Amino acid sequence: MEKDEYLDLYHQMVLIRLVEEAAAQLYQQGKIGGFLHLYIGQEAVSTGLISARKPQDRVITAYRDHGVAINCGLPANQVIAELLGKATGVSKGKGGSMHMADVSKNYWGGHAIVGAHMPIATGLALGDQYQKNDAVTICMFGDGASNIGYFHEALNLSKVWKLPMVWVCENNQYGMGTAVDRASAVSEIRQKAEGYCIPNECVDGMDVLKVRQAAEEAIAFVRSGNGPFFLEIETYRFRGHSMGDPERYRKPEEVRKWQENDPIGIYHRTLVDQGLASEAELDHLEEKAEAETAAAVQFAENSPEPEPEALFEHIYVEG
Ligand SMILES: Cc1ncc(C[n+]2csc(CCOP(=O)(O)OP(=O)(O)O)c2C)c(N)n1
Ligand SMILES: [Mg+2]
Repeated sequence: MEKDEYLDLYHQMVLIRLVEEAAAQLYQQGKIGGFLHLYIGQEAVSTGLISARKPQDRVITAYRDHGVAINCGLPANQVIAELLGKATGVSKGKGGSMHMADVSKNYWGGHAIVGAHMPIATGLALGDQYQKNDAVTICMFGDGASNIGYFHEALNLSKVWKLPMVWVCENNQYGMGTAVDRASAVSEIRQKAEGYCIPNECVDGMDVLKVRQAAEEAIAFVRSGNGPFFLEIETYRFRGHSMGDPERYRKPEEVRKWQENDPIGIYHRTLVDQGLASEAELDHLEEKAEAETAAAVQFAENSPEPEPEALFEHIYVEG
């Protein structure tokens, strides 16, 4: 990677962290309706993963989707405006936190129903295979989703049809308040891919460079016509499942232990220790991300609400 690319990964991770912290604040001020699932702690996963894709590769995820949107190149302005339900938002203020999508950036959302986007991902990949497009579909989902029927149907068909897709399980150790071991018969989720003969790998999700490397290899493998690949990425969410989670299901010591492994801190040290960036350069990127976040909040607050007529727009595709 060129130096610029190393720095860009750092900038993206810091920007996601700050946008999420701003979102938490806006939620507490009563400016965001519905649920809000933050990506804090998991930034290295989507940043490493999506940095390895080509523009024609599709990305689809569940509802913990703000960071993924930023990695796909959606401006922070539009992400925060969507959270506030403003007309300038990614989904024109009608999707909210869980339904951000921008097909022009090959970002296919943002889906609220656990596991339900997995057959959609399979369909995207089938379409690409049928049309002989040189595109790989990257489908992200949580550990909890691997207990859902859709997961098994989608994985099975992806292997039967040798579809060009990378399945990415973000194993953040919990599905809402349920620890993996309490809900899944196997605690290594990649074993479920094994059951469908899908090649797989487990990756340290707190290290953005390890995620990137694994993603590059997985995407190249799939692009060469070998059928699907499955990545299980070990990570942790530092905040509650959504806002207002009393977190009775895990001990503060456990959270602290993972927080000592903060993916941004780890990457910061790697960049400095390996002489890839100076402290001053990283300070500058942090300041840049802070200014972008503040400007995005202001942009969103000053943006208009959707007009009532917008209720009837963008529901169906014009025939
Ligand atoms: C089909 C369905 N069942 C239940 C829910 C409620 N629900 C929302 S998030 C969630 C947990 C999912 O956990 P996981 O897939 O690990 O994702 P994470 O929240 O950890 O990112 C559940 C059960 C839902 N949205 N959809
Ligand atoms: Mg989970």
